[in-house]
Amino acid sequence: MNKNTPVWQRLLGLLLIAIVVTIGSQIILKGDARAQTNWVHLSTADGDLPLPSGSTQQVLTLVLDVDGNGLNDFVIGSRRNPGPSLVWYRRDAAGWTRLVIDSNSLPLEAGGAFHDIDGDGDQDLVAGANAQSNEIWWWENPHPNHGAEWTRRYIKNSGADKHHDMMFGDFDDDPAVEFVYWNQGAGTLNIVDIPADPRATEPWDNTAAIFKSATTGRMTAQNPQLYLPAVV
Ligand SMILES: [Ca+2]
Ligand SMILES: [Ca+2]
Ligand SMILES: [Ca+2]
Ligand SMILES: [Ca+2]
Repeated sequence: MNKNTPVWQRLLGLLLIAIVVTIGSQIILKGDARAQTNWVHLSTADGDLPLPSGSTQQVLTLVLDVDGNGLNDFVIGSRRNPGPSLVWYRRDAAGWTRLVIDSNSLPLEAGGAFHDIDGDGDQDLVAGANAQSNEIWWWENPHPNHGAEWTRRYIKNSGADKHHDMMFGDFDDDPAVEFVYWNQGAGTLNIVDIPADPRATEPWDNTAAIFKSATTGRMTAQNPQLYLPAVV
């Protein structure tokens, strides 16, 4: 550009230069952010974390703020003997502390969910049984008594077995949150209301099937889609 270049062309040129500089600086900043992220590998094999249990089959992981202090903790579920079946790892200033949720051995399935089921302000847990049982359980978070085991109650203890995928959400036209889960043994996707008094009500009633598969829903080469986390 020289002094004879029209004003509009000068402004357009400056605008293009500004756009190029802005995009370039963002690319450099993103690259720096990635370079500055320090990933740390923690392993029970290296003694960085205590083992969840004596079981060698961990099937369930949930990430949530169990103690409500603003830092995410995580839950590990294990199946088969010996227990505990459920533990959580509390994020502390200096590392992680393992705490027992349920010391019993249970035939846990993969999946799990969390929600403040009893409405007392802390997150409660849900897990279902695998092909060895027709049960789904919820555990009442004893916060702030973190050393206590959690009370376990039934959501379901009849019908078919195996419950692989589950979640909470507001799925219908009322303002309440519902619980939705696959029951692979029955081939159904079910919805159920949280009882008005969940500490005194087990199992939960008013369960309805909102989808029925033509098969049993077990994992086979013919119906792998049933294992997608689908909610309709
Ligand atoms: Ca926490
Ligand atoms: Ca609660
Ligand atoms: Ca509680
Ligand atoms: Ca609802």
